[in-house]
Amino acid sequence: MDISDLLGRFGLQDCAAAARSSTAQSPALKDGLVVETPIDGSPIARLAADDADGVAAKIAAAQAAFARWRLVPAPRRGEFVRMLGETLRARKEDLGRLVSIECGKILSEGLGEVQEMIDVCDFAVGLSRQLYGLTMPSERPGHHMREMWHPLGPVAVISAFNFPVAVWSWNAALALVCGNSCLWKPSEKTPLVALAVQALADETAARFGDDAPAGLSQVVIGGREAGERLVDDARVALVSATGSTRMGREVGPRVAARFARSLLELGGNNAGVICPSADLDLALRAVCFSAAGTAGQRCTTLRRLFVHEKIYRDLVPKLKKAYAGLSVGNPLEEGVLVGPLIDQGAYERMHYALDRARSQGGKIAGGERVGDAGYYVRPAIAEMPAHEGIVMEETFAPILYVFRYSRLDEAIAMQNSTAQGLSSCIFTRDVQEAERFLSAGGSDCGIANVNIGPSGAEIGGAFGGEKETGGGRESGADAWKAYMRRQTQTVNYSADLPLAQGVKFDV
Ligand code: UN1
Repeated sequence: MDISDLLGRFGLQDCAAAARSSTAQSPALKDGLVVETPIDGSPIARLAADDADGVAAKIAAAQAAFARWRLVPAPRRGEFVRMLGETLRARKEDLGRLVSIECGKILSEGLGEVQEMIDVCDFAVGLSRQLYGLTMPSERPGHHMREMWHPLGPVAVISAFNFPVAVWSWNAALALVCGNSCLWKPSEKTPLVALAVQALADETAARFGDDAPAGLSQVVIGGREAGERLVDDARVALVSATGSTRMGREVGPRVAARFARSLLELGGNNAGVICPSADLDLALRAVCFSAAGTAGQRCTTLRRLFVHEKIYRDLVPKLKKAYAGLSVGNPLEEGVLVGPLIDQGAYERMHYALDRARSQGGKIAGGERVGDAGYYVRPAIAEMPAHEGIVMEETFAPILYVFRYSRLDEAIAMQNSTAQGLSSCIFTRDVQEAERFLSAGGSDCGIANVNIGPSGAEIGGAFGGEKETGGGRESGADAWKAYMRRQTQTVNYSADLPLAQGVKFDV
């Protein structure tokens, strides 16, 4: 299907027409944002960006929407999210395809991302009847105490190109049932999918009726400045930002300076340990998906692999062979497993990292560019003599650094020695090894898996990581509490006024 037809299905036909008449180069914010597909680098749309006044008007609308939405009963708010999930179910094919076209992931993963949105909507609907607070026995006669969770305020979601819609939904589905309005600033590389989702949210709001105020969910289009306006505005109660640690170092302190909340999902440098007892065939498949899948552009991508010396000579050649067989190409074509990198910058950073690995004595297989339209690469394996230098950094590309280890403690210590702490995994059939990896002295990451790779998490578990990954948790478990304010309430239903701690104050 033609991209203009696809955009037309979300009411975005004008952006596609503007791309055809535009001569501006991406990203040229002044004259509007030009969107290129990484599939072949061609421009597919041109959008107007929000200027300072535009962003301010959206924040004001979000604040007005919040004032109304917070009073709508939570289960009714859940009904809105249920309907949004229904809309997404009905439009999964179109939206998944648009995700693939705009960010370059293979169609199955584009569709998977929309499925992740649907899953979190279902999860949030259930939550809308479970925003539980505690009741506490009071030490004073004739009193009762309880804690109450109230809506927080407008929530800003700043998302990255690689999960251009799912990450918004993790935040928005929960934020909406919690009684908040949402402002979404997508990556300037993937604004179209955000506008498409916005069209679906608007359609849902129209069906839902008057209880859904205008401005409940909005998209802000722009670059860094637009993000900064959301970060610095006192009306924005929570900034949930996904991106690099460098970005988080700016967002975190700025939000903290105004005593608002931030939820940060930053860099990862995820590792896997393959033990001698592992099912090597299973491990091999898991490594290929999590290191080469999504062209290495997940925050959960497997980047460092520790292989026990007893199996190294068996496993690594097999891994190289499997890598050589991975089909790299147009992500919309069946059978293709690895799509393009997002842009030239990503390609250059990959080559910089491979050069550094080589200069550190790394032995590299793969990494070559494939074709000349778009930035397609063969996923690379770099066998490294030492765990240092470039391997300590996150490079958002399909490079897997491989190391040999002899003792599990040593592998766990190396794994934990990076600044990031998102996801980790071990492959073993030995229960002692698995449990050591999962114990307090084991992996220091937010996610630790046994016999599956570090990527591809389900929405039912809290998602996020420690250290320079930022400490935030989205979806799963009790992540909803980040989107609400907690109030302790004490009610005196007696005619006396006893004071706590036995204090006397007779007047
Ligand atoms: C991300 O790359 O920002 O666990 C999120 C995963 C996906 C989410 C990745 N469910 O790989």
